[in-house]
Amino acid sequence: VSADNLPEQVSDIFDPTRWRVVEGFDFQDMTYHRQVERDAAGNITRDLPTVRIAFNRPEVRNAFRPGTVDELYRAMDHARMTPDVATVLLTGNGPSPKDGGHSFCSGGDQRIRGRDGYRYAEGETKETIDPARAGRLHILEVQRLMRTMPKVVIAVVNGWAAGGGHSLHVVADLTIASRQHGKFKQTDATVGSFDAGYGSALLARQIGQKKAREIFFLAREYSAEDMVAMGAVNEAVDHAELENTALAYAADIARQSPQAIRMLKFAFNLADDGLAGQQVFAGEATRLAYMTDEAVEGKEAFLEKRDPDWSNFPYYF
Ligand code: S0N
Repeated sequence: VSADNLPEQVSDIFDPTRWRVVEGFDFQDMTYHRQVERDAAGNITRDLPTVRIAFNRPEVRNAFRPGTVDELYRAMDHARMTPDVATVLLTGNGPSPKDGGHSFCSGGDQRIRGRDGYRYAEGETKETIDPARAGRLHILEVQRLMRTMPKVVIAVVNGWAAGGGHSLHVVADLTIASRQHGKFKQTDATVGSFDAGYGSALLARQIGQKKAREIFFLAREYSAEDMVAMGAVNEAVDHAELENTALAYAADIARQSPQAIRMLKFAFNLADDGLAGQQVFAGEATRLAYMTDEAVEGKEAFLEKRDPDWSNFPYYF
């Protein structure tokens, strides 16, 4: 395979022969790749149904600043709207060129957090900052998108999952972690920047109240295997096997009915997400109802300015 045809190597476990860069994005802090099949010469023969979205700030343990979150949202939303994508792998690039440290994501970039609640980009001041954008904790919008998108999101934890990075793994549908480098630590309370939404409450639903409170209140470090034992991680695998395992999960998902996967995802979320969860599930039910003769009769009767005729549609099956 010619190196000319391949994307840049972005991580120690990234196999460039399996991916292409998704065109149309000029990202600084994220990378976005689509899984592909190639011939022996390295030419792409077809797209496969998985995308890889990765934090690309390994020198700060893949912490996110506002621009990172904007890019993450755009990539995630693009994946949501791409009809032949079944699975999103969310991961971190690296290791760090500075010290070789591995990271999935270490949450909000603490260097740019202002006391006024704004997040300052380099060189920005209170006078120049756009208050409409700077004060938003818009990582929460990413969490909601991951939660409500009709695709499976897999957190591929290749290193530190800390703070808001830990919360992203909690919100993901599945988590696979590196046995050697996957490390989990909920530092929110340590730095006074806490996720009192999904990051904590959903974790408690997943592993129970006592363990979730321990993780947040004590801010201790846990291994991938500790997390598997608690039920917060699906599988711990050898670091070198992490991408292979994630793609094997994605291949299994792609063998299932897309309709069934999205209805199941929305059903799993429904009770915990309250009326918002019901709305997402119900939207899909309404879309399915549109495909029935009964719904078509209602619409056609309106357009033909007559009463609908429900006589062919029973009240009881
Ligand atoms: C991840 C940890 C445990 C790794 O420890 P390790 O391996 O000893 O590495 P370090 O030497 O600590 O780090 C290497 C370099 O990376 C920098 N760095 C690491 N994490 C961050 C970070 N989050 N922000 C900025 N820089 C970071 C280090 O400073 C070091 O740099 P150098 O080499 O120059 O010294 C450990 O690093 C750790 O505990 N990190 C902090 C984790 C943390 O507390 N995160 C924030 C927690 N809260 C949230 O994420 C909530 C959401 C949030 O904050 C937010 C959301 C949206 C928008 C903004 C915000 C916001 O409030 O900012």
